[in-house]
Amino acid sequence: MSFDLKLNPAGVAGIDRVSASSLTADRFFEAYQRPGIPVIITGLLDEPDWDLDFLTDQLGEQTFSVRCYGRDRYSQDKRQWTDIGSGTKPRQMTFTEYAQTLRSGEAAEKDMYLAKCPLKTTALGKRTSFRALRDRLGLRFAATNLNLWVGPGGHVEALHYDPTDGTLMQLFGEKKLLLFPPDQIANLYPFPIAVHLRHGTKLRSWFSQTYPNKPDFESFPNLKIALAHAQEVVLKAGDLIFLPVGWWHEVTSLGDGMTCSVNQFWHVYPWGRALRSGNKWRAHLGGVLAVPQQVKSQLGF
Ligand SMILES: O=C(O)CCC(=O)C(=O)O
Repeated sequence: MSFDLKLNPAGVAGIDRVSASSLTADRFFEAYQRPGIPVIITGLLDEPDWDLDFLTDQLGEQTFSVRCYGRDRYSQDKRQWTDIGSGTKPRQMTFTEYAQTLRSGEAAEKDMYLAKCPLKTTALGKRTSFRALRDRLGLRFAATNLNLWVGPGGHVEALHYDPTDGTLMQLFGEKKLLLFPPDQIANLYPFPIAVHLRHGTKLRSWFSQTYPNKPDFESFPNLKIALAHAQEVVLKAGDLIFLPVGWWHEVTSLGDGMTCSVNQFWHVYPWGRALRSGNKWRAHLGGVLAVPQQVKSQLGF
């Protein structure tokens, strides 16, 4: 059953959309980074179209790890999942080979996603607009380098939160983000922390067991409460969204063509906000519980 999301009946204030030209680093810090409030910033990136020809030209013979989720993944009860996707056996392919699967429709058919691939070692990692962005927003404490996300329209990254702040930049096509504030954690039924003991980090306690667009209120009655706090935004090419720690997001690639984004994770600053984020510490505890299973699989058990 598909569910017609009546967004925001609780009257939660919407996500701000501000133009980069009217935003200083001080204003970004005071209004968004310090309190941990998401914001979409437009006109920050000065980039050409990152379309398939451009990407193939820049990345052609470089090899990437492509996740093959399979189309029936989202018709499964998530409680039956044994991994969240990064555990699906990835295929190593050159960008040119992957571009061919996007063009032929194979990527859409098999839900193949070039997800979270390091950009640093590619020609695109050196683009000055990413450095400019860092300076313009005053972001200082990078937790990771830049990551590339390329995929077919229709792909969905399942509802989850991250234990860091994040910036997601849209370079080509459009993505829809369904957002829930951190305090909705219990109403979104994350996988229990104990899943890490059995599955390492293949299954993650910072992912939700629910489908907001296909809710099973019998199994997850409080999802109704979370849905009253949902916010939906669309990221267009050139937009960036700041996603503070603990904010839940489900990311859908829109349209029939390919989408391309670059994200980066940031240590939560100011540190006091990091200390107060229960979602963050819950995810770190999950990471610790995953260690024995990770060691076992490294040793080949
Ligand atoms: O773009 C996507 O598909 C997912 C990105 C994401 O989850 C993030 O930036 O935290």
